[in-house]
Amino acid sequence: MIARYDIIGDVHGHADILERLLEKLGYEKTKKGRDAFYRHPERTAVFVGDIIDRGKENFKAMAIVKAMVDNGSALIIMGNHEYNALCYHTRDSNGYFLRPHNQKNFIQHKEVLEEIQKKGRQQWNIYLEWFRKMPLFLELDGFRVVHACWNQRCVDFIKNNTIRDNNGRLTDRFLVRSSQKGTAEFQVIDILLKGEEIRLPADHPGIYDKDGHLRKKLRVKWWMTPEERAAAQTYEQAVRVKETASAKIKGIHIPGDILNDMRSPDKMENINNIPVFFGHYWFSGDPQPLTPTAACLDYSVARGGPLVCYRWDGEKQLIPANFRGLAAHKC
Ligand SMILES: [Mn+2]
Repeated sequence: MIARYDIIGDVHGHADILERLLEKLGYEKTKKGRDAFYRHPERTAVFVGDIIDRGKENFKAMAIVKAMVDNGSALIIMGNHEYNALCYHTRDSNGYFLRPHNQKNFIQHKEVLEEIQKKGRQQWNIYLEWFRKMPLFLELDGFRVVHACWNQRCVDFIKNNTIRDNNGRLTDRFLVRSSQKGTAEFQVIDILLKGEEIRLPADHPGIYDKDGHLRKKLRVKWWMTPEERAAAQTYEQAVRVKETASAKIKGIHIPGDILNDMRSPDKMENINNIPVFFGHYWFSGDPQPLTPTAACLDYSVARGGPLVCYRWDGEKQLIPANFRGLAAHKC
């Protein structure tokens, strides 16, 4: 019998919506000793990462998900926000934080930092240790999960290198190297947790993102079929930008060197026939598969969108009717 799973998108500190979604999906709070955790009699939840930041109930969201993972009713992979938190709170051998405490990074992590003040560092340190043990991707029987982008070369790097100690924690060496631009470790984290990006042409003024930061690199729709990837000539065809920015890339051709890199064999080979689920991309509108085997589950709960889940029962081609969502403001 095929195991059945509910893959759940970025939670971003919205514990209340998460609890209501779990209840809607038929998860029940079960008491075990002093712990209470959600479980489903027939299904396992899979979280695509980004449990924290932006929302106001980060500790509650972590408590709910960690209790499920610890008790075997859920699996989780690391999102870029868990990775960033690890680096924000870890120092290198010279005493510098791996993620600088600048204004941009502070603001991105502000809600969690405020909760740490209230709830205490001891509990936070337990969560940081938990983050450090999270897998960077999952390959289960019949589907794959990654926070942002499946890239086989990056997955193979992780499989072929010792990046964890005997307790399953990411090593200091991996964390330090992954925060240094130019290392293989940096690239692996950058692609798997933050996604494939391409530069705008040198003379383009750039595009402001949802947080008001000027971006010169844009997120590639990495789930394109090999045919679509080979045929893409313009930015509109190859990247995702918010709707209000689409006029700023209209008709602009991708320079040849970037096209060549975009069509390198390791990127052309990423699409195969095994379903892949991810979060990260701030979609809006009705949840639906992006291709017959790719689905994003991040529909912007942190911006008033629904928390989205895909109920997977073993199908090889994703089914639009299997998405479930819980809108922020409905009871
Ligand atoms: Mn996210």
